[in-house]
Amino acid sequence: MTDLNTLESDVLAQVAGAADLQALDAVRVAAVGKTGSISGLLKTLGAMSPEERKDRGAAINALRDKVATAITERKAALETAELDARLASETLDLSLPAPHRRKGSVHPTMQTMDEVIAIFAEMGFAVAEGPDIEDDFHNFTALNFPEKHPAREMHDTFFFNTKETGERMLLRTHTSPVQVRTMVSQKPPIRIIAPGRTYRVDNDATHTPVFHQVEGLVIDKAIHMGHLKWTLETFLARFFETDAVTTQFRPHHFPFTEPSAEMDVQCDRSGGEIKIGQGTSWLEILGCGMVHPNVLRACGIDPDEYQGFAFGMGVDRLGMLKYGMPDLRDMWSSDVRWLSHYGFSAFAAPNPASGLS
Ligand code: 2NM
Repeated sequence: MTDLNTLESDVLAQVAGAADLQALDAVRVAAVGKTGSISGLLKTLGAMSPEERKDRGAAINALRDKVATAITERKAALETAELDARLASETLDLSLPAPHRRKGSVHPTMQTMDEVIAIFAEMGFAVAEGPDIEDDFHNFTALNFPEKHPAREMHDTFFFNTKETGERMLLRTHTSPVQVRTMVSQKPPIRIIAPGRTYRVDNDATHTPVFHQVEGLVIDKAIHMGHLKWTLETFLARFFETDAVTTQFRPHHFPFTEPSAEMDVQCDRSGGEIKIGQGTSWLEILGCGMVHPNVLRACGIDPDEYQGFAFGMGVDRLGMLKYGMPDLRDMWSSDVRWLSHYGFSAFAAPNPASGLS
């Protein structure tokens, strides 16, 4: 009768000694394959008496399980080692010129972002940044969103799994948490813009789940709607590169501003494409308002001493309007023909002196 202990130590030694996946598979076939040594033992059970089979069978099955586990573990270790070796040997030199010498270009959204930043930088705004992964306080509570506000619900916000502490992080649905962080950490006067990626559960011809915003915030003593109006009209005239920008405020609601408004620019839609600075139509371009006293208070600013205005705009949408792109989804298609048609030179960073685009 085969000594199970000897067989076990033999097979386990072979498993441990298998230098690669091929060798390990040979060990597997020799032990637990159809005609393997352990499989052979299992076949002898039929000829045994019931008592003998009980003990011997349990021992052989235990041996088979032990060997199977050892093989699985060794396989995982060999696969990891193989992958590590591949990663170490297969390197790619990213500094080599691309095949066919196709030139890269700046994506229209990033070009638009750079233009917006250049205009506000010239007007004395600093650029502020914050994390894409936010908490409930900075994205909602500090911004005066009521506890049951619909935008808090699942269909608008990408939430992460709840942590052990009960806290639930989220992908920021706007860049306003950056303004909150700025107000909490800096004393007024404040004059910032917050450009960046934002995320909402939304996907159709005019919405993508990832989009880009530039929001702005000014906090000082005696700030009023007149400052807001001048700032945004000046911005729009420079962005659309025309002096003839006519705007209108439409009353609106945001939880974080009071009063709130949407700003429209006059445009002409008669010729198929949208022309700014002429015509009889209005185009919704951004949201804005005076920062709500509750928001100032939540950020440690006394609303009786300081006031402020804020605004927010969608960069992807602004780029579509300025550069005549009909479908937002093309922005993500990675189609090199589209990119070379709409793309911008990486060496022509927008600045107000030499022209924006
Ligand atoms: C908008 C429209 C109106 C806004 C408000 C604030 C803050 F933090 F000061 F309260 N940040 N951004 C704001 C106001 C954003 O986007 C359409």
